[in-house]
Amino acid sequence: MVHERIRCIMVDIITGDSKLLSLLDTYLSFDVSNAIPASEVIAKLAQGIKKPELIVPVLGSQGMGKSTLINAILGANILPNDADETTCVPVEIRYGTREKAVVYFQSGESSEIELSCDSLREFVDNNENDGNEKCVSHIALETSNELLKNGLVIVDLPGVGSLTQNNHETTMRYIRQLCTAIFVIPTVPTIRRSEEIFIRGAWSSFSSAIFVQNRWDGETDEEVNDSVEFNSKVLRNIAKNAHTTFSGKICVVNAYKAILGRIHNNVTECEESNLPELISELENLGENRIQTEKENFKNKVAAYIDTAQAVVMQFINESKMSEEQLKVERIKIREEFEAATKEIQILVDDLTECVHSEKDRADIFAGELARMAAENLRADIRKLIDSGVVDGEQLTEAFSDYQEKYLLDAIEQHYDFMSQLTYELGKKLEVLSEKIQVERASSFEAQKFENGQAFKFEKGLAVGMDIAGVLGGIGAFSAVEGTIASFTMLGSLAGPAGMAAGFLAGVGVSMVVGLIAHKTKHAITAKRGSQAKRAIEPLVKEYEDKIYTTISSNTNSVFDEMIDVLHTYMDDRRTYYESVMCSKEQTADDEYKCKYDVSELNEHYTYLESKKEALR
Ligand SMILES: Nc1nc2c(ncn2[C@@H]2O[C@H](COP(=O)(O)OP(=O)(O)OP(=O)(O)O)[C@@H](O)[C@H]2O)c(=O)[nH]1
Ligand SMILES: [Mg+2]
Repeated sequence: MVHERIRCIMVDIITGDSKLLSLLDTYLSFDVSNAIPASEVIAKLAQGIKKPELIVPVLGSQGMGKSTLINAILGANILPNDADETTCVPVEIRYGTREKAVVYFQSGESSEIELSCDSLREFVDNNENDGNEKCVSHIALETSNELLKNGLVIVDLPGVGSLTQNNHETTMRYIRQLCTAIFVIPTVPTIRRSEEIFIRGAWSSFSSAIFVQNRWDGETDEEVNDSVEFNSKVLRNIAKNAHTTFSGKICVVNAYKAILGRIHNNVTECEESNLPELISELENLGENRIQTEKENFKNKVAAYIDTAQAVVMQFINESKMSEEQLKVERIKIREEFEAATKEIQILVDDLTECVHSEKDRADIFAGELARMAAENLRADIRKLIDSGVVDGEQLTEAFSDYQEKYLLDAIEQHYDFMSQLTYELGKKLEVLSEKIQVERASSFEAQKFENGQAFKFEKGLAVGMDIAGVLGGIGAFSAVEGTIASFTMLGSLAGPAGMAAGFLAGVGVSMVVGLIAHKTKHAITAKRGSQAKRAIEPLVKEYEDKIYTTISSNTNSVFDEMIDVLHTYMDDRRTYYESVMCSKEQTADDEYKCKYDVSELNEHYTYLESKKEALR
């Protein structure tokens, strides 16, 4: 492929420039106390560009036709699909020259199985692996499909809001760190309220999304057009509320027709299914990803060069000073950094306190929401009992419906609450972020520190990865924006709140189904009105408790993670100050002295500058 070759030239030039890499390693080693050599990070990034992976999960309610759609995309009947709950573990499908399927277990063990629908069924199909009782972590398939050649990994997942809580949670965990997704939405009936809430939550954690309406054979053109119109309106509305953009496009695909077309090698049937449109969207996604990775590589190398040049410049300046002047200068830098740290500490303390109090407020609000939902449920059901409905199926069904209604109300209100809170915290965060940027621009020492944070992040330190996880989506697109990671970390603190809401929306949807399933099993069988009223009390209580614990435990963990990010940042600043600026001062003195070969320093500066120019 031509563009594949072009895309590697710039990367090859950089990774093959041993002088550049050694200059970066040398100069950066003076400053970034605990980072791995720049050359190693660059090599890792280069590898990522040559073999990039873009993980695209397929999301949607249970039975929406996700597995069928993926089979159509692959042009092969590989994934088990069935009318009742089927997919119960994530199945990743990537490119490979040898067809294979490997089952990975939560224990860390793995075993290769035959790549066929029948052998996959044993682990993938909920009927044979109920609620994933076989403890599979995921399944990795490799197949030689052209579409997957540029690193696209399509993932089949259990339905959102599936009957089995465990299957639902598997999906929510899986999508936490991804940046894009395919949402499969229904034609008839159109997007339901619970789906709307899920999409609203999940969408804000993705930087892009493709919407596919799976068209069933019996559906008429008119039905399809009407539902596309309605669904688009719903999506536009969600996008507006979730502060994201909707391209306005819904891709209508008839997966069944596409599969038949592919099996029969019938081009017309294939075209009519509209599958080619979806495939071309997926190809674009892969290409965009490579472009973004390339930009990121360029930005990262440029940031390394910037820091190295700043070090060279510092040496050049220092070489012009007397030892006495040098000492004064060092003290000044130290004092500046210390003073800025104090100022930032005040902002961070304020923010931390704010997060703590919001955490308390959110907890109280969760209690109120739960109480309100329970009260409404109780009132409605009592009204029904008073009107003469006392026991049996009718009461049980109404009980389930009311539970769903008020739970969805609670989730929606919680979502709005979190959105508002995200906005307010975001404003405070901006002040902090600006302060850090101003400091970085004006102080050499601060620049070294902030870049150090970024390089540390690249190193994939546990904490860096945790933060990436917290922010959601950062794992892919946002991590490669070329911004200094510490800004990204702090600057995106707004992320977790949005994520939490999204996560909760999913949890809520599953709770609805869980509660309904549970209640259907335990029909209310009291014979008299007063008995029936008493009989529902423990159920109403359980309902209230469940809403409260789910919302508050999820929200708490998000706030705790935010606080952690802030603490880690300040801890790093202090460590930097103590270990790099104070204790290493003596050795640095000696090292600086042997670096003062001005003509060599000038030559290095010019060389670095020429490389930066070449990157543009
Ligand atoms: N008639 C018709 N049936 C379809 C179509 N797409 C899917 N189905 C059927 O719908 C049922 C559910 O499809 P799946 O692909 O298993 O749905 P899913 O979203 O993967 O379901 P889970 O894995 O349980 O969440 C299966 O019985 C499919 O055969 C279609 O385009 N037309
Ligand atoms: Mg499925």
